Parts: sequence; structure tokens; C-alpha cells
Amino acid sequence: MEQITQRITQNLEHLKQYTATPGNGCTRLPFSKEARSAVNYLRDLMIEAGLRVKEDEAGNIFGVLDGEDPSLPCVMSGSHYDSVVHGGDYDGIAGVIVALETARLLKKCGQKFKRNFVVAGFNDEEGMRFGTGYFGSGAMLGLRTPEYCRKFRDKDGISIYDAMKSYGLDPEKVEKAKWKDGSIGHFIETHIEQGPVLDTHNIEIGLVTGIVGLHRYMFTVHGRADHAGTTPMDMRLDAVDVASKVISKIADWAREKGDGTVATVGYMNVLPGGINIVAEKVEFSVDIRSLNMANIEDIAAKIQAALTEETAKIGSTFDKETKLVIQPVALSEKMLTILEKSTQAHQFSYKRLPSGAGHDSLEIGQKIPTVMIFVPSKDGRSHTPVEHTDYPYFAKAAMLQKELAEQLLSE
Ligand code: HGY
Ligand code: MN
Ligand code: MN
Repeated sequence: MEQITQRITQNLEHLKQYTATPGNGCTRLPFSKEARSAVNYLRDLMIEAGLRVKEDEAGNIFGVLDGEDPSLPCVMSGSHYDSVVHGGDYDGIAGVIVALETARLLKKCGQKFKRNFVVAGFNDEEGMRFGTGYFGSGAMLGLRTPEYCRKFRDKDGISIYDAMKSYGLDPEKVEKAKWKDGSIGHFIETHIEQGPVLDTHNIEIGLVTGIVGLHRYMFTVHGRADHAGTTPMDMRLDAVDVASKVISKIADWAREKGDGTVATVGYMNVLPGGINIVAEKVEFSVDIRSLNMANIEDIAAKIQAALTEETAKIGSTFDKETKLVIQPVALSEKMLTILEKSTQAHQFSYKRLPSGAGHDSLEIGQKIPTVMIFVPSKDGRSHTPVEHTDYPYFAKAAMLQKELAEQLLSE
């Protein structure tokens, strides 16, 4: 356990430097130089671990521990290497390192398994830059096309397509990232919980039963720029007045569901943004999540109706860009049961729980038997520089992953 903890610590401590905001959290956006540096380091680690390395046309990196029969569906484990802005040092990337450690432990068994074990480092799970999400894991499933890459832009108007080209990838070939149907038999992901449950109850391991569904939108409310002093209140087309009337209701619409449904306005932009100018435009994001898709659809419909009503009152309009719609997913009971037995044998404290965060497992679990292991987030904090998890928890997850993988690889 000591040695495992030490290797994981060393790798994650090294990765902390690959951020665009040193001293203010991890900012490792897709197709950035920080992403490139992190992938280069992952490549070195995979080679050092004796894995066969390949990078695909979507910016994903894979390390393969070859089995006897590579034609059999593989066992894959991993997570994402990108981050949010000013995020933590463990979200995603820790799962890639735990998967790599799993490969090291499997290799140390000294036997050749029937199937390949594949370590995956996915690109752009967060959707932080383009508002979308699960770009790399979606590409692996054949869900990303050149048209998709052209459609979504970041705040500077740069499309995924152009960002890929500047990174040295050919977006016209993004569909080549698709793995053959049936070639991935099982997917395992370790991730920090990013919530308070494990830490509050002093529990070491979370066995994730399911992951929430999500809707993500970017709304634009149109108004008219006017002088803030001379324009009478009843003559204004004030985009902030309209947007704020609707935004102020969204959190309560989620609370009213009373079942863990959440809704967040994380991004707002007022244009032209002058202290003495009536707002011409307001852009704002909405992220709605629930294990019950009907709740999400209901809140989305309420937002649409409220914006229609409020803009009509002042004779203006609004636009809605749908960034992401994904169903909730139930994770593999077969793999959960195997993990549960291992966890009990090691006498690790554990709890079954759902995930309020989306993950690559949310995308992959739509099609492939998938399981997630959570480790505690200190004070339940994440997507912030204070995000922290004690390293021994990652070692325990790696030990559990290795035992699960051993069983699945020998089937
Ligand atoms: O937003 C999320 O749930 C995850 O961190 N991508
Ligand atoms: Mn995240
Ligand atoms: Mn994550």
C-alpha cells in the first residue's frame, strides 16, 4: 500500500505544474499547451509502465497492457485529464493515474491475461471551454463529427474545429477516434466524490450506483443599448431586467423538486457592459441535473416559458443554444458486487451512492457496462483550488480496481 501511495503521489504532484493559472488552481483546458504537457507526461508514464501507447484524433491517450487475445473485448479504466478553470488537482486526472497504477499492479502479477487492459486519458470531459462535455469519451463511442466540432465555440469565438487544428489534430478525422462496437467490454473509473457524503461520514470508498442526467444550455437575451440616465424606465429594452427575472427563479424550481435535482447558472455575460449603458445583451448558462429526467425537462420548459413571457413584455427576443442533453445512467450491478466483496475483504469502510457529478462514465455507461469508485473530497469541495483528497484513498481504489480487473480480464 505504501509503495502504491508513493507512486500515485509522485505522479499527481508532478502533474500539478500543468496549469495555465499557477498558484490559483488547475486550469487545463482542452487543446491547450497545458493539456499537451500533461498528455506528454502521461505518455512517458505509460511507456515506463510497459504499455503500448496511442493517441487518437480527439486528443485522447490510451496505454494498452496486451492480453493473449486482443480480439476479445478489453477492460478499460481511466478518466479525463482536462480541468475546469481554477479547479482542483484531482478531478479527472487522479482517475487516469489510478488506472495507470492498476496497470502497473496487473503487470506485477507476472501473468498474461486473456484480454487487453487499457488505461484511458480522455480529453475535454468538463465542457468548460465550449460549454459541451464528454468530447473525448464521446468521440471514442463515435458520437463526435466534424460538424459537431464546427458547431460549438468558446468565449473567444474559437470553434472546437479550429482549436483542434491549432493543437495539431485534424477535426475532419475525428470520427476515426471511434472504437469498433463491442471492442470495450467493461469500463472502470475512479474519481473524487466532489461532494460531502464520504468525508462527512468518514467513509473511505464510494461505490457509485448511478449518475445523474444533464441538460446544458447557453441563453442569450436581446435588449437595446440606451443611455442609463435619459431613457425612461418604460421605454427600455433592458436585457438584464428580463434575464434576472428568470434567473432568480431557476434555483427555486430545482429546490421544489426536493429529490436532489439541481440547477445552476454558472456563467453570465452582460454586453456592452457599461455602468451607464442599458444592457443590450445578456448571455447566461444553465446546467440542470437529476436522476429523474422529467424534472430536468420540466425546469427547462419553465425557463423557456418564462423567457418567452418576459421578452414579449418588452418586445424583445431570446436565443437558446443546446450544449448537452444526456440521460441518467445506472452502473453495473455485476461490477459493483465484485467491488463490494473486495472492499469488505480489505475492511475498507464504504457506501453505495449516486453521483451528482457527470463523468466520462456517464457517457460511456450509456452503452458499456461501467462502474465508478469514489474517494472522499475534503469538506466536499471541488471545482476550486482547495479541492483535496488524501493520497492513500487513491491507493485503496487502485487495489480494488486491480482485483476487479483481474476477474474481468480472466473471464
Ligand atoms: O460537471 C461535472 O459534473 C463534471 O465535473 N464534469
Ligand atoms: Mn469536473
Ligand atoms: Mn471530473
